[in-house]
Amino acid sequence: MNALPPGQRERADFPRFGIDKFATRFPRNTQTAVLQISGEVNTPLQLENPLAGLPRVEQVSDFHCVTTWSKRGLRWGGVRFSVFYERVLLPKAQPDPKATVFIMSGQDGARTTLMLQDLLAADVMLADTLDGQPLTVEHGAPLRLVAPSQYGYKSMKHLARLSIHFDDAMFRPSAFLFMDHPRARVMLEERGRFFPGWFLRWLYRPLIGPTVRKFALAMQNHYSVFR
Ligand SMILES: Nc1nc2c(c(=O)[nH]1)N[C@H]1C(S)=C(S)[C@@H](COP(=O)(O)O)O[C@H]1N2
Ligand SMILES: [Mo]
Repeated sequence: MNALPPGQRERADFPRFGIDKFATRFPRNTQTAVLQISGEVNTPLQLENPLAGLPRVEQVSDFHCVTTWSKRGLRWGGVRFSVFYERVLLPKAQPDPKATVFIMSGQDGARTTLMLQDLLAADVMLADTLDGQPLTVEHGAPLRLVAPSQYGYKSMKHLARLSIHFDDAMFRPSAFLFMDHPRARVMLEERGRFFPGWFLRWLYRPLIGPTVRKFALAMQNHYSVFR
């Protein structure tokens, strides 16, 4: 098996995870994917079932959270982002060719950015299944991005909007700006801005246990009340 990237450690399970405040925020709509495309485009779009009619693929890839846990061998199903881009986004929305910064938002209010060049990598997907089953709320229902070469925080769950811009001046990060590197390439250990990767390893690692517990408990509480 391939070695894990620098500073990462394998986990047996695949926990629901994220920045603390999103533990208690849940997607409203977990059934039908609705994706908005906005920003520097000719025609803003609101797409219901954005993957409908596009060629589907399955891909097995490892997932690397910036806090240093990794889950190997996840089998995602969906559509390659590059295919969605070529067949839907480009012809229908007609983005300005110079606008290459994509601000992504989730239904829970989470935000991050990706550069178009990273979104078009062959392993980036708009995923709606995991292990052959529709995505659960834990893992991003009804639609999420999967960008295996980036740290997990770029793999936006409950994906609701792609807003396309010339730069990241409009971007308001989910938490502190230092936590969101514009590229977040795992192999280069681009964990965040301003601080080196080795420092953020040390800062984040103690947070894994409490965060996993907080996200799991919030999930239990939410769905025992509303189900
Ligand atoms: N909408 C949304 N997307 C998100 C997050 C979040 O809290 N909300 N957390 C990010 C982080 S930090 C990680 S590691 C992964 C976790 O994915 P999982 O919950 O499916 O394990 O989702 C990322 N995408
Ligand atoms: Mo993460």
